[in-house]
Amino acid sequence: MSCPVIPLPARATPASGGFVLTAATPVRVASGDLEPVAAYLRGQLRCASHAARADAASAASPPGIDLRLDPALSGAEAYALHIDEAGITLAGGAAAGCFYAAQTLLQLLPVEVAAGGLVAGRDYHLSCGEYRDAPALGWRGMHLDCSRHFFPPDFIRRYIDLLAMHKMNRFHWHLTDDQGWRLEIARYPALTRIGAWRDRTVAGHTSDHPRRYREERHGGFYSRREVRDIVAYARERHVEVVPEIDIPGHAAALLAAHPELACRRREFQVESHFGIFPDVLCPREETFAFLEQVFTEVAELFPGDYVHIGGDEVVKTAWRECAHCQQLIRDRGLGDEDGLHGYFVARVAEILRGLGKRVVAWDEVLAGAVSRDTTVMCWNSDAGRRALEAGYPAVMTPVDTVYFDFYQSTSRDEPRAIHGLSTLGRVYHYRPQPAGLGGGEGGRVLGAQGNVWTEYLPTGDAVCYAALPRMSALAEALWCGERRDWADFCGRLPGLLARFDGLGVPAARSVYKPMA
Ligand code: TNX
Repeated sequence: MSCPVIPLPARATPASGGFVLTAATPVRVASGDLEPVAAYLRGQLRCASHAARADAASAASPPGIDLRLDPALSGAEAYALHIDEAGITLAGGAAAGCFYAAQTLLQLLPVEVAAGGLVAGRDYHLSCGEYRDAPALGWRGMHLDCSRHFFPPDFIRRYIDLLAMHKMNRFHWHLTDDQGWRLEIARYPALTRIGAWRDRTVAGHTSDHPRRYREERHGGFYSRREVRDIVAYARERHVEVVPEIDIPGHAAALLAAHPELACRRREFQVESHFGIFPDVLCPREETFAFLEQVFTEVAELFPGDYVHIGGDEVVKTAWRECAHCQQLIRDRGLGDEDGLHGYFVARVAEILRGLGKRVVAWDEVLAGAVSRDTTVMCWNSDAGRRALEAGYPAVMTPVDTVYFDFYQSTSRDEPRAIHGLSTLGRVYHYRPQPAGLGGGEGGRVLGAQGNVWTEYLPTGDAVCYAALPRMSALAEALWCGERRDWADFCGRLPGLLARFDGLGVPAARSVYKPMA
């Protein structure tokens, strides 16, 4: 059967006949573990709230949607979706699989259903058939930089909905950077009182303004309550939120609030320019004590396994000129500032291990030989290979392919992007496993993610335009692995774009050309 679903299911076997779904169709579960998935599906369909247990369903019970676990399925995220005239069954290796079966079902229904639920009194015809499916890779992620620009919680939820629709399961939430600290920390209120706001100049073309621009404050932050709500919302959608607190560089907003943590004693501003800045955190005991408090709150707000501690683009001049840093390098035999970076990361990793978390860091930390249980997020060219050869678990996010702040076409009408070009086809053909590595290196590829840096993306609409449909291409590449099919994807693309329209999501409609 022609299958409109993205990512493309592994097997779709058509059968004759159809099932008629209505707003009165019950959604039932065979096991309590699946009740949250059923509640989600009922919420999406806005259909009868019918919590009857599937195993109690007798011949007299009406045809419905039944959710169950099937341990024979290969893995927690594997699923089978069965549609016949008597009903619909969603089976998952675990709740995640059932959730993905529900996503496939939603994509088989008209977009109006995903946008607003089933309309009472209307019949929705679904062709009979069976879908069997499982992902190729475990870490299927999207990142969003909420520091360069702030996006309100409602947008974050919409973004998580997009991940869920694409069966993506990690939301890497970049919460701090030079241009803003976005996470409320109870112990250090100055982080958001001061660190969450920056000056910005907005071009205006009003004739009444002599200079034709205006200055304003830009910013905002996520309160602890908002964070808890978002984490719970993501969890209902089988998305783990991986928070990033970027240290020791990209720390201007932090230093604006806490200048005492810098090597150089001076005042700092939340940066209103984009780039890389020379002042970084000083590796003193008071800095580690501060970070311990911060990460204790982070660990409490984010119950997932992973916490990202940044580590990218650390300018080391301040450490070179700092007597304490040089003493530390000598005392501990760290060699140089790269060794000091490794020491810094190791100290923070120790804090996180104590909090029961796994550490993720950008690939620059490889220079400092961090411990092998660090998950290395590889963005620089060849970092993936280096991380794997050195034995690290790796999440691939190569800058030249899955940075969705890059231009996506050569059309002169593209809105402003940061630089570079990564077309839909380039993303679709992306393979996270570096060629020529056989897997005997000790390290392994957990998966990959797309990054959305927002220096030039000031609104949620701009983020959607940059991310879509490239994120759809990446989702299919990671879910389908080697069975992906570019021509088939291109055939499904118009339907996907119409779906985004129906959902009110402004995806790009640039002219895409397949890679030569
Ligand atoms: C590099 S990727 C950065 C970000 C920028 C991005 C722009 C990484 C770890 N650092 O700070 O926003 O490039 O594409």
